[in-house]
Amino acid sequence: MRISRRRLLALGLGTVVAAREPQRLLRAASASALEPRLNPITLERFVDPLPIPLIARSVATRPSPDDPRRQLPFYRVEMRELESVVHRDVLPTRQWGYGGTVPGPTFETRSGEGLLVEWVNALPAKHLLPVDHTIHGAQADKPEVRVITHVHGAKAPPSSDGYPEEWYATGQSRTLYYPNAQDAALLWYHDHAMGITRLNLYAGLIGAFIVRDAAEGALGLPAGEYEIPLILYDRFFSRDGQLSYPVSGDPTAPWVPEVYGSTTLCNGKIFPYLEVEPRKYRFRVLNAANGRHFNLLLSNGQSFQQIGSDMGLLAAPTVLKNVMLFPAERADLIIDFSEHAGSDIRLRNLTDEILQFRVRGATRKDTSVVPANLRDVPRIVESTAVLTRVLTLNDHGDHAGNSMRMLLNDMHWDMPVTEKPVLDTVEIWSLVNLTDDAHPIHLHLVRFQILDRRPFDLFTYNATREIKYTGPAVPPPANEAGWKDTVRTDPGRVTRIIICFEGFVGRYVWHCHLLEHEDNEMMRPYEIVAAAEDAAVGHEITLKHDHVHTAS
Ligand SMILES: [Cu+2]
Repeated sequence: MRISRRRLLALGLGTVVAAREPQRLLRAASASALEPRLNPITLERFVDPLPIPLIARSVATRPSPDDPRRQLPFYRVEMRELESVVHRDVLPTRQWGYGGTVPGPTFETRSGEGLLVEWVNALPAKHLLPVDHTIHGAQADKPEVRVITHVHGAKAPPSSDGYPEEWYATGQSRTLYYPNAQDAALLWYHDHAMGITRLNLYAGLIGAFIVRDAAEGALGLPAGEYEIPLILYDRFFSRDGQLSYPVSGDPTAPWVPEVYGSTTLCNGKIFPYLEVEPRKYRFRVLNAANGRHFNLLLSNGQSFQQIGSDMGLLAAPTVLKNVMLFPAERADLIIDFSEHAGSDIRLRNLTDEILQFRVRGATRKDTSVVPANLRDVPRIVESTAVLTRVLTLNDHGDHAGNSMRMLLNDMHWDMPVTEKPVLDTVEIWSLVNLTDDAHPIHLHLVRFQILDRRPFDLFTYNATREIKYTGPAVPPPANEAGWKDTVRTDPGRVTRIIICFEGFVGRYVWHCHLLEHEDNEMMRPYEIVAAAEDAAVGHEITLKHDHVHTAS
């Protein structure tokens, strides 16, 4: 009988590593050496125009689940296999898209105007990419292709949030309800099926979801054709243009701990160009990659303004020369091309080219403005928190130091729910990163603020489980000081966030947004409860987290 990684961990690593050695070596060799891949350096740059995803159109109206006398727009979106051209000189790529494109159509809605979407699984029954059946929730007794859509950043009831275990198979659909009772922001929708989220997103199941409101509309920001979503992600391609997802070398357990593709796409194209006028533009940038973070800058060294982050506008614009986005994070950027008519400016990830702006003639006068004050972002006062939870980020490696599984608070997905905040209370979550990686941590349903990041001594922690700080707590920079739903937690640091659990009672999830981590159990349920019976409330406590690790 084959020993699964999970079992291997339970047995203790040292004893069985020798037996695994050949597989480990294979893993190190990696599939990339075996399979000829497309090298993006060979591609001619800036030959394809930047695609702008179409706006999703409702097909009917349906009664509101909250108030049957109200009619809400009803959308029907099919997930289908499709072929699309990612570059002029690359053969069409088989992908999975919402509504026939990758990225899918952009939802446009207004705060408080609810909508319903029937998400239809019209995908093939066999997965496009290698499924690892040793991963929790993706066992071989389940359909290989399973989907459940989550709108990232949405304040949705638990039954419509896309709980990972509420997946459904090919030929089925679910209608989910988004009340959109929340501030203007760039949200995004993507698949969230247990154990295969990384594969479903890599296949193409992503799209933008924009919430607008009157306050934002009154500001006079660049709009219409001057407001453009930029959805960034990276992939590997085979030489014949097909998606290539890295595998471990062990065909029975192909999961790999991280994916950094060789090729960056913007709105579904490699090295696209965008003709722009010499004026201000608003770019709604989303990192939809599985694992890569982007450090974005402009090739001419020009600075830009960041006016918003994950959950909408900042209090005030902040001027930057580069902006870092981890997976699932968003940046709302104003780039002013008015001084650059006739020039070509590239958007880069450090030195890697992503997108070329061709600054050409103006068609009309730029009347847009970027006000000095965008909105009030009142700081949540620390003393209002009823609870501080100390939650660890853990990495379990094999003998050779390869990451085999990351966990939250050293707990597996199917262990009892331990985080039960009370509705309408404020908590501080103190995220203690014991790993070598930065992890973007996302909580469903809620928005939060970053309090600070503070270095601590890992050796002391491992010996005594005491957090001994080695430096001062650093508050977030201006572009991280607004409303967030995903926070970068740096290695060897405690990252504190403050959260008001508003909206709904029920079960949600929180997880790392590196999708390979998320799928391999760096995800936990949490439950918002109506009363204080299940949660310690009214006094500040520090939860113990030195419980025994019980691998299943
Ligand atoms: Cu992670």
